[in-house]
Amino acid sequence: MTYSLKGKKIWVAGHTGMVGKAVTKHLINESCDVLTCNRAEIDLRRQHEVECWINENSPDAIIIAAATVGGINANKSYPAKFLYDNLMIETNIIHGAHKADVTKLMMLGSSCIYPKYAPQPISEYDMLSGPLETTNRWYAIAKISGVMLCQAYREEYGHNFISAMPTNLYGPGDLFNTDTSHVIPALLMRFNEAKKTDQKSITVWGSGKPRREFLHCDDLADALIHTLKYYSDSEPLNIGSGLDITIAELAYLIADIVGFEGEILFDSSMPDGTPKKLLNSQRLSQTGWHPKISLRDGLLDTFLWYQKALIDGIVRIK
Ligand code: GFB
Repeated sequence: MTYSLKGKKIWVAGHTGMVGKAVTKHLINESCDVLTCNRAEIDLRRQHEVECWINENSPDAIIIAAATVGGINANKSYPAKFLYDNLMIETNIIHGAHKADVTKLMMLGSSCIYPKYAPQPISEYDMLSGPLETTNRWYAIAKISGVMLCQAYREEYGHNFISAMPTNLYGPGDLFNTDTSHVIPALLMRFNEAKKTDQKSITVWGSGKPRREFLHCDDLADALIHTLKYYSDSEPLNIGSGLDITIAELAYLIADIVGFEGEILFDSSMPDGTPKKLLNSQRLSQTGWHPKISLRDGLLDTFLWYQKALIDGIVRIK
């Protein structure tokens, strides 16, 4: 059954992050009332603050885009932060939504909830079928808990709480930091800097062999709104582009987009993480949604955004 967004109050929790920003922008076309709250207003890790905010604002539906996120190095370096923050954010919002009888809630997870050696492409039914990748198991456990919270509240109280599992994301508004961000913003920064300073070579982390599937945040936002309207099952729903490439291929593509002509080296002392992560998004495509943005177009869009953000002082080289 379709969940109509028309005239509804939709709270986008985490509207200042890359995903939340894109979802908020795409909701403009849905004749609904978008609710947001700033970090200064409430700390989503505090149950009382979250429940008071939900009571005062009475959202009909909630999209949980708020999360502590980062790339392979951030996940490895801050296990407590990734586990604690994400568990608290999800638990507080999901329990608050239950108490306030919110009519639909969508929790966003990540493809890292699936086992390190899951059969490819990875199906939703592979969750908890094998050991996790060690670099991001803290984040993965928090997100698995979020999926199960949605399932538990459905089962015990009959709530329409669902979860969506996006693949590796990128796009305008991403976190740009060479140490803690995901591979795409990290490489766009480093290749851009190498080109500007005329470096002869650049080093990419790991062997270059891992395969990753990437999805632009505008495609994701479109898919999430579609999912909120048309999906109501207890299983998580995978959201991917259907194409994966090696990190080495990604590095050469980024070099081409940025215009870096030097040598690309690989530092095998840095972790590779999961060897291959490609989602099976067949269940999503059966509902009628398909990605529109190619990786090259999406990378170019992100690079142009980054260059402007540097000029505007929104991001800094670090
Ligand atoms: O994007 P990334 O950090 O995410 O790394 P994961 C992807 C691959 O790119 C890894 C390689 O094999 C990295 O070793 N890589 C090469 C780099 N150069 C760089 C670089 O300069 N920076 C980064 N970050 N990587 C994340 C999880 O894992 O995936 C998160 O840690 C989340 O929890 C996300 O689930 C979707 O795919 O390895």
